[in-house]
Amino acid sequence: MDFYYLPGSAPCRAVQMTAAAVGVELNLKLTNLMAGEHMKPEFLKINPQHTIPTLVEVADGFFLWESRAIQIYLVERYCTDDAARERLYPSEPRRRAIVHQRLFFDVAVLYQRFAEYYYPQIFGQKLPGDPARLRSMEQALEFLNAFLEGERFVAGGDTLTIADLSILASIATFEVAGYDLARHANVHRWYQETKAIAPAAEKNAEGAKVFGLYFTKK
Ligand SMILES: N[C@@H](CCC(=O)N[C@@H](CS)C(=O)NCC(=O)O)C(=O)O
Repeated sequence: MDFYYLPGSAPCRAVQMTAAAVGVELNLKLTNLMAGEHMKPEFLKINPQHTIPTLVEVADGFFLWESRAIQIYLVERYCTDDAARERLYPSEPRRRAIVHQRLFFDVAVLYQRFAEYYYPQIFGQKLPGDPARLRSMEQALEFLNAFLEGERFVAGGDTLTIADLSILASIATFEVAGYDLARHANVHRWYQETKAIAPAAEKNAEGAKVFGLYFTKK
């Protein structure tokens, strides 16, 4: 399976951790966004939306992008251990619904607000941080903090799901941005535990450090 990615990209790291959890090997295809590799005709044929991560089943030409859709696909298609699949992506409708809610919260609120606050500071004109965007980002962290009240993992209960892997990739990016996660006690406690036990958490940490370099570049 070909995997178009960059180590620093949070959604790519979420997929890498999921692949490790499921036990599938990804054939890594480094895709240099800065050099415009994602805008080349060959890549646009695979993914007209020109985003990474993108997964390609080379055998039959099945293409998939959107990291959380890829996470679900990997578990459903490749997790042969029934108990592990049930833990990562529970089949009971309400438990699964909560996993989906957390995944959609990550893409639409948590990482979105991270990007709205930090991206203008590190890409393009490198503008100063906008206080209203900072407040909105911190509100998203407070939402996550509330989800984790009395719970070990983000979708509740004692089992790590793919929602933890998605949010772990996002939260590692907050950390390398220099954000003090200790301001949100439950998030901080969850992050310390989850990064110690998540499959391929070290890849996530290394990749996040690469992303962190954007914060030091002038
Ligand atoms: N929600 C998408 C976000 C994908 C995304 O925006 N990836 C960035 C890199 S982190 C990208 O490919 N940017 C290039 C572009 O949009 O042209 C996901 O989770 O896969």
